[in-house]
Amino acid sequence: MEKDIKDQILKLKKEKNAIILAHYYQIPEIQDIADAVGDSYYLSEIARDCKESVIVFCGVKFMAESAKILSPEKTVLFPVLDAGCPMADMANTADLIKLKNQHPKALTVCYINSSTEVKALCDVCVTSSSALKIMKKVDNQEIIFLPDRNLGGYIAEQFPDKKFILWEGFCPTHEKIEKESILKLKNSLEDVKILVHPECNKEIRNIADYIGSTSGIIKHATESTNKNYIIVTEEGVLYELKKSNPNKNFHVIDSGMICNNMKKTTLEDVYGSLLNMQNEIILDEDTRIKAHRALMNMHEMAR
Ligand code: CIZ
Ligand code: SF4
Repeated sequence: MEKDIKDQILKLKKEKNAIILAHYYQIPEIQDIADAVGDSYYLSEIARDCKESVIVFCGVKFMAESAKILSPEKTVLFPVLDAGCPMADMANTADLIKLKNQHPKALTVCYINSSTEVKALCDVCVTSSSALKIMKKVDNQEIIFLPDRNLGGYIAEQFPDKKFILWEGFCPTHEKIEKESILKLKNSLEDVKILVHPECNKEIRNIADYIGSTSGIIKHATESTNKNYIIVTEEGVLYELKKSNPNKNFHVIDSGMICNNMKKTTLEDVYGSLLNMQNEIILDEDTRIKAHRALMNMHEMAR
């Protein structure tokens, strides 16, 4: 049955001239049928440059919207319309406008985990894999960063001479992790490294051997020689980690780290949206053009 639906999707993909993009946090079956799997920076580059006329985006809404912002001429299908990002939902345009008015000299930087409307009010967008490189090129002394106070706090620590005004958003999946459960797991293992996503809070970042994005964590684990790794990010990354490193052990804390929204997309959803060309991302053109500037600045500055 699973093979049947996979074959049907691959057939439809050819017929419709479509490309399937999937984030590392998606379920393995979705990663398996994707033409490209990666973090949101990598996927945004593919969405910008691909030749196909249809993009099926398996991830959460801000990622599919970013694809549409970058490639307005392409049809972007988003198989599960209510797969949102609770962190992105924590930022709103009315409060952002107020904050910008209070700090007129500040550069406004948004994490890609934000709505198109929020991006439209920002100067530059960053991802967890590109943030430090981009911030090195910024001259402004004052920075408004939103919505993630944890990624923002992590960046601020690397630029102590700048003043950061941080929004109070966070990722529920990364925020709830407790230091004690990581240390307990560490004590039960030998030759172990703790790899942490910057969406975790400072207490967790402080016990990390490495801090980075999903692609950074995968690269670091692949290049390291340790036997055991505690992975402190959404567990979808384990699929790629284990595939690329069959002789290493990857551990997550007992309670797990799952983003329910990232797990919503099934093969049936992808099939249905391609078959009927439904769940298309449509954006207001004025807002898209403004948001496009923030994403283009990201690509330009991350080079
Ligand atoms: O940038 C992304 O794709 C996200 C949301 C996480 C990561 O580190 O890859
Ligand atoms: Fe949003 Fe967190 Fe899920 Fe990423 S893991 S999509 S930041 S809720």
